[in-house]
Amino acid sequence: MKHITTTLALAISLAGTAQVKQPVPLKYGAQTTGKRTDEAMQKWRSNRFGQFIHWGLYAIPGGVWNGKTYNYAAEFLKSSARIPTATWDSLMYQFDPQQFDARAWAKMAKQLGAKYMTITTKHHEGFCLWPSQYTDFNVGNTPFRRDILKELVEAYNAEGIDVNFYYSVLDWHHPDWRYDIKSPEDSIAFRRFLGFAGNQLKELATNYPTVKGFWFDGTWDSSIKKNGWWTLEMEQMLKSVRPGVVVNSRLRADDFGKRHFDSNNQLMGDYESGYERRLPNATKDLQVTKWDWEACMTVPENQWGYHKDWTVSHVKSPLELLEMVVHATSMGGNFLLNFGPDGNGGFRKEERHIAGTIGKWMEKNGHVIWNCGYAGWEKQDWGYFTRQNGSTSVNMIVFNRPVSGLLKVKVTNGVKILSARSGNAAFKVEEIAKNEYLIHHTIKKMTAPEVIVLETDTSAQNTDRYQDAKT
Ligand code: FHN
Repeated sequence: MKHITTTLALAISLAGTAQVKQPVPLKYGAQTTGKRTDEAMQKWRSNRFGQFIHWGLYAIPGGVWNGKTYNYAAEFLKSSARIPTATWDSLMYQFDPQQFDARAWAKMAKQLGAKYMTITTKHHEGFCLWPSQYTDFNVGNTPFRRDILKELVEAYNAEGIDVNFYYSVLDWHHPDWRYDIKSPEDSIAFRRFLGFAGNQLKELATNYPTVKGFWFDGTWDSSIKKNGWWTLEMEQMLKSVRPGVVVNSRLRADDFGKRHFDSNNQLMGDYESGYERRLPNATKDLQVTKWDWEACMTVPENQWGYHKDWTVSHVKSPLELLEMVVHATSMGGNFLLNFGPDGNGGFRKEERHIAGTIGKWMEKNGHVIWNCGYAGWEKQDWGYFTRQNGSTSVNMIVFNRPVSGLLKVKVTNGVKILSARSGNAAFKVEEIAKNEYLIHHTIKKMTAPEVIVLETDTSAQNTDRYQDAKT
């Protein structure tokens, strides 16, 4: 990671000689370039697979209001059913999730193979899962009273799982929230709002000292884009209260309201978090592995919070989701899979099934996900490559076995494949062209994605055995 001033100085010194685009001077843009290399960031990166949890008052109606089902995302019910704020807010007096058991949630996450969990401390509705001293609209004033955040942090940490805090800046409850700043009054109110949000963020960072990251959302409105200074100030404040903490790109806006990437196209925050309900395109979006990133994913098409009716859209199967976990790792990114507990604190059967099925595979094969990333080899149609940090062996994760059973592998110059194994089974490795091999996959039937580990020699000399085509 370099300080941005070095890059600016270099660009300025080159500006006279070549057609180098002059960087735009920015006060609130990216503060550094390149990936963070410190221990906390390496841990964040090595976690690879996380559990996202959306939980708030919206879990009580679960997408249904006055007998009518609203198919739009359940956490948006207040807006899709046009429910007045006072009516919505009174849901807090029904918030009493007797089935909530933080230790059971943490055990399920552990079973899933998640190494981190990101919880909605406050979603757009403004309700806080911790007893914040800056608003009464919090769990402490519900019949339940307990500090949900504290219980979750303790339980997940006890299972060895890192906890990150999702925080929506957009707040439908707070009277000073503004979508845009159109008058001096808006400006004054919004300043008060930013003070409130800043206080809450400091409260979270201070009161829950093991928090590993802050995951911002609800930052796309003009009001925030016009206050890029605040986004930088928050990033700096969190990092000074809690050194090492990892902050997503969604928080940030620069001097010109540019988000995620600043006006000089530099990533703001520690990792790009714009990949929502999709994986990035390896070449177009990522320029392979230039920056850290995370994709977040729903199980149905677009439900984050608990919705009673999942029949209206495709519900992804454990295998589809597992393929995304592997694909994300193969492109050097993290994958955050969402769960939406119900109003009583329980998980629906589909989510439990996903945790069990993916977890079973992860128990055996998690070593090709955790602490792994982009292997540097060209992707093939049968599946994905991953490589453990610093290792000379490469993992093949086979999802689509060709009818021939022959799996093509193209290596980079100077690399030779020595062996291919899956557990105790060894497969024939056939060199077929310059930097090209076939792995003879002889297992007749595949019932789950299969892992084949390739041992390589990275100091191999190229021979002149193969001739390039002259065309
Ligand atoms: O509107 C939210 C949505 O409810 C959910 O929290 C997702 C998670 O990435 N973020 C927002 C949309 O970008």
